[in-house]
Amino acid sequence: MNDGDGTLAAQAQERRFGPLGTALVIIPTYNEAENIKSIVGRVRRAVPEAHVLVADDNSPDGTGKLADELAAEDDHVQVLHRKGKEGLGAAYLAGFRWGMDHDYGVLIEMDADGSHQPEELPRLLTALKGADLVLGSRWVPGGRVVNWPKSREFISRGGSLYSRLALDLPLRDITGGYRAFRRETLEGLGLDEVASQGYCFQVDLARRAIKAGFHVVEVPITFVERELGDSKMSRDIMVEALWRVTSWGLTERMGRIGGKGRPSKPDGSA
Ligand SMILES: Nc1nc2c(ncn2[C@@H]2O[C@H](COP(=O)(O)OP(=O)(O)OP(=O)(O)O)[C@@H](O)[C@H]2O)c(=O)[nH]1
Ligand SMILES: [Mg+2]
Repeated sequence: MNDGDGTLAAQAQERRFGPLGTALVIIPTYNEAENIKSIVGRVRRAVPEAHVLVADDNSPDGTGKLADELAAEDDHVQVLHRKGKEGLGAAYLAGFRWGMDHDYGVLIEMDADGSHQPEELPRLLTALKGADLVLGSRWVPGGRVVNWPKSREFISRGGSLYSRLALDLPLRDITGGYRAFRRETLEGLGLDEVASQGYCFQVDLARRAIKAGFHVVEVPITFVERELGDSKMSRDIMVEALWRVTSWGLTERMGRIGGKGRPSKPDGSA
């Protein structure tokens, strides 16, 4: 585990963290018919006490209907049907709201395509006992990626490095989407102002958590490239991430110069 900052780690040791409460694993889906059954089954076996929420954006391939079938057989599985494709960020925000309205104590982000292995969930939850937010991390010692071409690894490592430097964040894997939040953490992030969608949604939440003073811990994971279905990654998602991270970084730097070092709020305002 590594939060990149010994002082924060020491402060966290002195802090008392409350009990975790029931966990909700939120799985956003768009055209994941080939993966949905397997991933939900793996989550249920790995953490039987947790609940699952599939947040489907009216997938044309019928993922939502398959999820309904799983939900009909298992009272630990729920489905949030959304109107149409609005991006990963919007699906997670809707899932978080649903989970908080239903009193879950822990909200977990997990892709449907098997890249985030449900069998690693118990380790994330154990780390969350002493943290506000746990990031599954490919880029801390012990973390790794399986079946990724070098080009993809280069882009991902570069995206995290750029975000780390531009936003001055003590984190290694800032774009990853395998995460466990305490509900109190989400309540403190100002989710109503989050507009980012793709990779930068993850960067946005991480930076908000650090700026709000939450204790963020990275746990090494093995990320496995999807075997079935198509990636929704696009050039637009990368461009969005680049311009948003750059503009947050510039706003923070200007705020620091204008405000004589006063840290800016997570929404980038002074
Ligand atoms: N509800 C919803 N889910 C989405 C949307 N876009 C992507 N997802 C889901 O978000 C998760 C991550 O998407 P992926 O396509 O795997 O993106 P990625 O992991 O960055 O790309 P690959 O490594 O190529 O798979 C998957 O479970 C997708 O089905 C969307 O617009 N709405
Ligand atoms: Mg994926």
